[in-house]
Amino acid sequence: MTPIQVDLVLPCLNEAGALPWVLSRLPEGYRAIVVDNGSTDGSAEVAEAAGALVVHEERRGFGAAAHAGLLAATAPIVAFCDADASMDPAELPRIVGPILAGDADLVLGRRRPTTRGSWPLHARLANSSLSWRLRRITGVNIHDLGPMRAARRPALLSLDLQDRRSGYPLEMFLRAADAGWNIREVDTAYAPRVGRSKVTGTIRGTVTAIGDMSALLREARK
Ligand SMILES: Nc1nc2c(ncn2[C@@H]2O[C@H](COP(=O)(O)OP(=O)(O)O)[C@@H](O)[C@H]2O)c(=O)[nH]1
Ligand SMILES: [Mg+2]
Repeated sequence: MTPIQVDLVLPCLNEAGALPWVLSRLPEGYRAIVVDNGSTDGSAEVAEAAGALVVHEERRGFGAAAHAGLLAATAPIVAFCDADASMDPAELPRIVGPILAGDADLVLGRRRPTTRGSWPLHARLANSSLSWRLRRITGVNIHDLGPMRAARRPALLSLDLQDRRSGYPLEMFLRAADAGWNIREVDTAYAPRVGRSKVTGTIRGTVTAIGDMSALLREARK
């Protein structure tokens, strides 16, 4: 058996329809950590049946789930991905590659939509404007705050991330940039998700995400 080289954290809120495909796509040497946040659709059972390590996080929020996954991880490298089948874990070796090679400390998957329906227009526009601001603040040549990403586990832990909601991916990027990490982007395919969006596909999710991220950006500019 190949030793586990990468732990893949999959925050999960009612993704039973997507999990079987997502979990079937893990490369060899990768372990899935599904962090269930009180799903009511049997996601945890589906994940367990597919052989994933299931972690239960009581506190609601994307960041709470993502961070619980990071704390549960033991592999030298930790990757993150949505559990909604919008991104293919089979592409992870291209994200992890530059880290293994010592060419990057944090690699983000830049989402390239596979069809028109992959990415709602408002989310795409918000993301481009956010990326533009991030390039100005940090000098890092980023075009998408992509949710699929990877870094070394001890390094991620040292960032001491505090956000437990939608700002978590942004806080990770900002703290990494601040710490002088070498941050890179790699293109990844972005397909329409399976099931309903919890964040950018809903008005409430979008408003929460904008609020969480704006606070972090104000802090970063100080
Ligand atoms: N555990 C947990 N997972 C969440 C929460 N909100 C969203 N997710 C998961 O985080 C990932 C990203 O959410 P998603 O709905 O795909 O957001 P979008 O990509 O912006 O549409 C998915 O795997 C969701 O199931 C939450 O509050 N808790
Ligand atoms: Mg998604």
